[in-house]
Amino acid sequence: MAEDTLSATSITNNLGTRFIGRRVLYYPSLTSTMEVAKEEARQGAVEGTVVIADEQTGGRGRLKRAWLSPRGNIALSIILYPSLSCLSSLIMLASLAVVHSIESTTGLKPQVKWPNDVLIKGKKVCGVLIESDVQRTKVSYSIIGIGINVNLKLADFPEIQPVATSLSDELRKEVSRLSLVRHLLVEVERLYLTLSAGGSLYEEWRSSLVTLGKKVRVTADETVYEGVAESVARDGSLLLRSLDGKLTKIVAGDVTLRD
Ligand code: BT5
Repeated sequence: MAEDTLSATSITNNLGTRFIGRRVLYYPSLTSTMEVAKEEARQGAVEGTVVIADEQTGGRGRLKRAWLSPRGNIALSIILYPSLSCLSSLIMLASLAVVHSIESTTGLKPQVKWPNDVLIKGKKVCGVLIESDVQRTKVSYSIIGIGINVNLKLADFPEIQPVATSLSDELRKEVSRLSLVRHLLVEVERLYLTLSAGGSLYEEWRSSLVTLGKKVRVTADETVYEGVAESVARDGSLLLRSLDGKLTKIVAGDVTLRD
């Protein structure tokens, strides 16, 4: 796909945003966009700076897990300086921006699995990683890392094939990464402006969650909880109803859906 070549100018050209993606640092290959973004943020990079790579050789997920991001995928990090009150909503913002941009670019209907996965037909198409530096009550920076399986043949990656999918595998044709990235950045800005103006993403995020009402097993800090995912709190925590009726609030963890 000729138009699918990523570059800083092809991404920023006529993007129409005020600050997200006005500055783009593009790399053919990087260890992880999170590392470069973090260094940039520490040096005071302008808000909305995007670090994007065609390929990551050491992409990572939460808890130092590996994130596969070969060529054909989208791997990017966005630098933000949010207020403390917006911090817990960034995961909602990132997941919704991915859902909206995949919908508008491909017509597919993704769902969100608490806390940070975007799924298509139950399989993971995107992972979100948010890393923030908070000093006392001030956020020094937040970095939103987004990895989307775009043009990836899952048959070539048996280690994740049972749990993952890609847009090209779903559609049986390649998808323009450039178009998807541009939609994504516009959407990130729109939702970030909503949050910064005191708006909430909670209702829409909650209704996009595939997790709610399901029997789940949640692993959090080496503790395993079982029960029904009853709801999510406004700060994004999961509210789990155990068999004994107890309601537990879980801030972060891994969910397995049980039929
Ligand atoms: C995540 O972690 O899902 C967050 C992934 C964030 C990746 C982006 S890419 C840009 C930026 N730069 C980085 O280095 N990272 C961010 P977690 O919930 O911990 O899920 C990790 C698990 O997902 C792994 O243990 C695998 O089981 C699975 N996995 C790995 N690569 C995958 C892929 N490409 N597609 C679907 N699942 C994958």
